[in-house]
Amino acid sequence: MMGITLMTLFEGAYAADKGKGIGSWLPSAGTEHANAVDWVFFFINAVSIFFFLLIVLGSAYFVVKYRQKDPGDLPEPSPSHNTKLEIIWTIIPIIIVVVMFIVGFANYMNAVVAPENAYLVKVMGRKWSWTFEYPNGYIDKDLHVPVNEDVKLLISSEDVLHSVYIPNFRIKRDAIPGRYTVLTFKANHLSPEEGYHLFCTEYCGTEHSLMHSKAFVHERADFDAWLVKASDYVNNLGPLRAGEKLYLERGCKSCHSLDGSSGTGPSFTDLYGNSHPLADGTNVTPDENHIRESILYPKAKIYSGFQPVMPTYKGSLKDPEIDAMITFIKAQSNVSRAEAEQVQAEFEANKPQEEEE
Ligand code: HEC
Ligand SMILES: [Cu+2]
Repeated sequence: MMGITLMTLFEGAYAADKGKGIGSWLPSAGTEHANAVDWVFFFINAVSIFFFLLIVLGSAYFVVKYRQKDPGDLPEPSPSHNTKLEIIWTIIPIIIVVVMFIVGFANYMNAVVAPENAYLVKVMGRKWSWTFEYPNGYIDKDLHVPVNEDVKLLISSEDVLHSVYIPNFRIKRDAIPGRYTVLTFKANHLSPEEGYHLFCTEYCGTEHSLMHSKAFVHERADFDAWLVKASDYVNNLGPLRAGEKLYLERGCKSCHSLDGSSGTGPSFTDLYGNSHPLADGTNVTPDENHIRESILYPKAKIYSGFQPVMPTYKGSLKDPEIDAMITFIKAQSNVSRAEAEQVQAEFEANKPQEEEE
């Protein structure tokens, strides 16, 4: 019994030390903190298994040992209590529980109190995507961080409760609308090529299970290069591709389809250049100005038959991004597809070649 317990404990601690979960059934540890959390996990597990076996096997043993062997056996009076024994079985569990609390609490504080000068990434959750804002204002759908540096995630939500969870870092914290929460970590080696998983771990509606991003850990120099390149994506991808990226990554997709079907909002198919009624009874023929206004002030003109639920992108989409978005929407309409594709084609033709890697 002791043997099994100790094996669990040591194998766990050993595996955690090697940066692997026990028998690899925990995600690989990407931070020192993860090793510390695993240690507590295995410690609590080992203690639980030990006492489970002690109590269950002990009970079974006494049931058999003191069974009624023949019908004449009658219960003998037993001592009502034993002060010494009771003190022992109170004190020992208290000590064990206090140890669990202290180690657990220290680890918790490590994950939620960021050191000064930590690299700040703002995390925003919404139904049903995450975005990560870097200090230069660039917003990406994934988390990218430099290795061996403290990182502070400042987390919030635009709508309902979500929760950031990065299993490899053993950190997790709620994203609460109208409030900030903090997570901090220091990745101690590079992430695998495909990145680590970053989940939403608070049920938040029908597409909760698709609310999934990646976390990448880079060398500092690679990280800087990534940020410079990524921030300039409109110039790297061209207006049409950049617009598509925005459509996919910034939430438009969850309300606006590309196949003509109405969702929470009208489809982008044949939106541009085709007249449609507004809620106030007038008609509008969407052009560049109408689309721009709709993105910045969605409530200014309401498409008839739809609820005014579109969030404003004022402040979060910059002018070049709005231009790209407009090009993308134009490419979805027969009226303007050729024009949008022309713009992209010219971009491709004039793109400097040194971008190739
Ligand atoms: C939560 C759902 C939702 C999201 C996310 C959303 N929209 Fe909308 N959008 C709507 C709804 C509903 C309408 C129709 C009501 C209205 O006009 O405000 C609308 C209307 C529009 C219109 C005006 C259509 C017209 O002809 O009147 C445009 C353009 C538009 N959205 C673009 C976008 C873009 C671009 C994004 C992403 C950057 C986006 N929307 C994200 C729900 C959404
Ligand atoms: Cu969520």
